Amino acid sequence: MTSLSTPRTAAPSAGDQAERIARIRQAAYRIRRNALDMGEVQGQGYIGQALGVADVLAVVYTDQLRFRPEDPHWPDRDRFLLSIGHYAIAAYAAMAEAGIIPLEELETYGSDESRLPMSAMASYTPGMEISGGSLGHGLGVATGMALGLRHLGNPARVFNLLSDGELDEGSTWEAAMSCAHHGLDNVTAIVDVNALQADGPTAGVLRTEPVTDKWQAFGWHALRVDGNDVASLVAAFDEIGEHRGSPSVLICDTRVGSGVPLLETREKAHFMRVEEHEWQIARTQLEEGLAR
Ligand SMILES: Cc1ncc(C[n+]2csc(CCOP(=O)(O)OP(=O)(O)O)c2C)c(N)n1
Ligand SMILES: [Mg+2]
Repeated sequence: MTSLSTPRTAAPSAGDQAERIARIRQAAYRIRRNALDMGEVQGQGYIGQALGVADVLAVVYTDQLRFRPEDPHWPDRDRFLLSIGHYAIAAYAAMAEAGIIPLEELETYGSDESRLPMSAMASYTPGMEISGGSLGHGLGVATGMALGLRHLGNPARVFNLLSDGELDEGSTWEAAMSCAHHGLDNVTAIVDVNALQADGPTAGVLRTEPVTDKWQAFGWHALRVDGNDVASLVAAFDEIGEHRGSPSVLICDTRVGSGVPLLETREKAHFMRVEEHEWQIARTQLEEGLAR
């Protein structure tokens, strides 16, 4: 990729658009493959979430974000804030695809001295804007950053990836109110609705639906898409890129384990165990899916 990824502004032709979608799907495949490689290092982990959110991250990192892979602190970069520290595996997989992290470094995932800890740490990893751990703080930080950028006259955008579990946090909704109050149209929240939390299905832990209505009531421009459909994601992000006057949120319904039927059809688990002999099956299934 080029050193600066720039979102398109003019409407692309049908052929260009098909090429763009195909390119992003290839990137999503490699992000999933990277996540499986890292998962195998530990034998278990947040693999289901990483596979589920791979299409979203492929669009964000290879099509929407403006950044310089060799200069993670470039002042004009778009900021991508990962609220959910345990999704670090997914972020590293995407950052390797984007050229921010060397591919060969992924094998150090979660080991001592690695720059890639299992929970995201801003001080460890180039390009990781915030540390994770306590859920529900990403949107507040995004709001502050976006206000700061506006004061500086910096046109950079701020993206924040949240999980559906983070909608249980009061701090998320305080930030949502504040962000809308200030009309921060440089903020795009992305909510990964995988219908799962640590204690079980989201609907059973704490009912969050209707999610879109709630964001709209808080003054946000809200869209909801199938988060495993690259074409729908691209259309939604393009629409959001044009929106002015209020912050936007893209609610993405994703499937835990997406792209690997073996893991997609298994009972949903926040922390997934994959047996030694299953990793190769998972890779083969992933490859078969790309060929379809
Ligand atoms: C403030 C806070 N409360 C509780 C936790 C413990 N915790 C870690 S992950 C998690 C699940 C949150 O839901 P989600 O991110 O949607 O889970 P997933 O989809 O990854 O299974 C919880 C409750 C935490 N990290 N921070
Ligand atoms: Mg979840």
